[in-house]
Amino acid sequence: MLIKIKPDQIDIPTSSEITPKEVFLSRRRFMNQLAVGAVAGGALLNAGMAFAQTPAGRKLAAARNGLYVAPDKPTAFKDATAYNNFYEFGTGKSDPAQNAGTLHTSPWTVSIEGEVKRPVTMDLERLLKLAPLEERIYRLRCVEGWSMVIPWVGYSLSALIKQVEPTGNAKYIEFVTLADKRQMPGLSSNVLQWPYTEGLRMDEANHPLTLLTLGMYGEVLPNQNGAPVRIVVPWKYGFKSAKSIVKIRFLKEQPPTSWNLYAANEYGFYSNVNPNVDHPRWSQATERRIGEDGFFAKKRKTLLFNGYNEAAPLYAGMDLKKFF
Ligand SMILES: Nc1nc2c(c(=O)[nH]1)N[C@H]1C(S)=C(S)[C@@H](COP(=O)(O)O)O[C@H]1N2
Ligand SMILES: [Mo]
Repeated sequence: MLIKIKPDQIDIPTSSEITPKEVFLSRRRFMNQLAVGAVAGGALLNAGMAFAQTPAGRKLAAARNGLYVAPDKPTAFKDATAYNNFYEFGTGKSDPAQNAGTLHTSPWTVSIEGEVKRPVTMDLERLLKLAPLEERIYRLRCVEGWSMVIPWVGYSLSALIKQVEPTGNAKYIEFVTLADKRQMPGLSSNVLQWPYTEGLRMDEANHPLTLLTLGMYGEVLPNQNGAPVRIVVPWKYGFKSAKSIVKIRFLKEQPPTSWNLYAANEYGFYSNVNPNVDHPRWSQATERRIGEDGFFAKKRKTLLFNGYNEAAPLYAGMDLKKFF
C-alpha cells in the first residue's frame, strides 16, 4: 500500500531559515533513526525476510538537506506518480502508472564496471547504506515542456563514485536501465533502442547536485518513477535521469544514449535545460507545472540550467548552442 503524504504536510523551510546547525541536527536525528532501523532490520532478518526487500511504500528515513530545497511548492504525490515518462511501460503518460506493477524490484542489483579499480555488484541494501539518505526537493523539467517539483531521497552520486575508485581513463559514466520483456511490456515496441541508456561527463556525474535516487516523498520509489534506483540530474532535461538502473559503466569515450540515437538533432548528449535553445519542433522558453497549471494557464518561464546555476561552471567556455 502506498502511504501518501499530501504536499501541505511537507513543511518547506526557506533557505534563509536553514542554518548549518539545523542541517547537522537533522543529520544526527537521522543517525539515531538509522540505529533504530538497524534493530528493526535485524528482527526482519531473523524472521527470514531480507532487509533488501523494498515493498512498495516502504518508508525511507532521510534528513532534509537544506542546501537543496527548491522554493517551489512540491507537486502532489498523486500527480508525480500518475503523469510519467517510462517508455519501457508504454509511451502514454498514464501507461507507467498502469503497467509498471509487473516490475520486480527485489532482489535488485547494480553492476558497477568499466574504468574503475574496484568493480562491484551492489544489492539494494548496500546502496541504501552507502551514504546517509538525504531529502532534496528538486525541480524536474521534461524536454516536452512540463515540470514537477519532487522531494527525492538519495545521496550524491559522487559518494558511490568515490567507493569504486575510477581510473585516470574514466571520462564518462553510463547508466543502463533494466530491459526485460517479461516485466516491461513497452519493450515489444522499438520506439527506442533498448536497454534505455544515458550518460554524463565525469565532472557532471561528480557534481554534488547529481543524485543517486532511491526514494521520493519519504518512501521507496514507486515503480513508475524508476524503482528501485535511478539518477536525477536536476539541471538537465528529464530524459537524462535514467530510471530502474541495473548497470553503471565508467568509460573512456562519450557513450551513445537512447534519445540521441533516436534523433541526434533533437536530443543532444548534454541536454542542459536552456530556454534559449529551442527544440527543432517547439520552443523551450516556457513550461507547465503538472497538477497546477492547466493547459490554458499562463506558462512559467523556463530558467537556464533549470535554475541550478551551481552547474554553470561545468560548461565554462562551451557554446551551449552547439553542445545542446
Ligand atoms: N529507463 C527510462 N528512464 C527514463 C525515461 C524512460 O522512458 N525510460 N523517461 C525519462 C523522461 S523523458 C523523463 S521526463 C523522466 C520522468 O521522470 P518521472 O516520471 O519520475 O517524473 O524520466 C526519464 N527517465
Ligand atoms: Mo522527458
